[in-house]
Amino acid sequence: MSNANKIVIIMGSDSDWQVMKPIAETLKKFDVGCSVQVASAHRTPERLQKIIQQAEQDGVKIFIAGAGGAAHLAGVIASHTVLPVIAVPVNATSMNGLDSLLATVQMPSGIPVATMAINGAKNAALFALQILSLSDETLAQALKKFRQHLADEVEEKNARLQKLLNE
Ligand code: RP5
Repeated sequence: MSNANKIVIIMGSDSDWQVMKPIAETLKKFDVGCSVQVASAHRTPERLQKIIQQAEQDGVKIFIAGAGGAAHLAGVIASHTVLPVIAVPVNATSMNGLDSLLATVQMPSGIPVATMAINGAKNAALFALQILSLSDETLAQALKKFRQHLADEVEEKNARLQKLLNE
């Protein structure tokens, strides 16, 4: 199976897409595809279960879930599968994402969800790539190159600052 279909992004609503879009963009930079679905843990529980079952049959390796408010989406996905579930708590209400963060991160013992920061979509993608890289050396090398790029950026920022301070 190619990397094309190993990740499924599930969002509670299409209104989560603006926050979740960087996941698809980041995966694309590493030549990893994904499918994206809207399904709600509360409003469409049967549809959610069907998506999970189908994904497992299709050989998907990782779920990434994003939802706001009483965000039980990632936890419910995790209750239906032993595949890794990565969660992005979405800032969607007057509680600025704290509601979704707590609803997502406070999973009961035995059913883990890897919870990212509020709106932390890019890290969700990178963490998924790190999981896939366990069995993909090319991907592992690409991630190392990306880390080097981050380090280079910090060096450049520091060099710019030093130059400014010495002017
Ligand atoms: C959550 O409620 C969704 O994940 C979204 O973050 C929020 C608002 O949903 P809509 O009212 O825009 O469908 O379930």
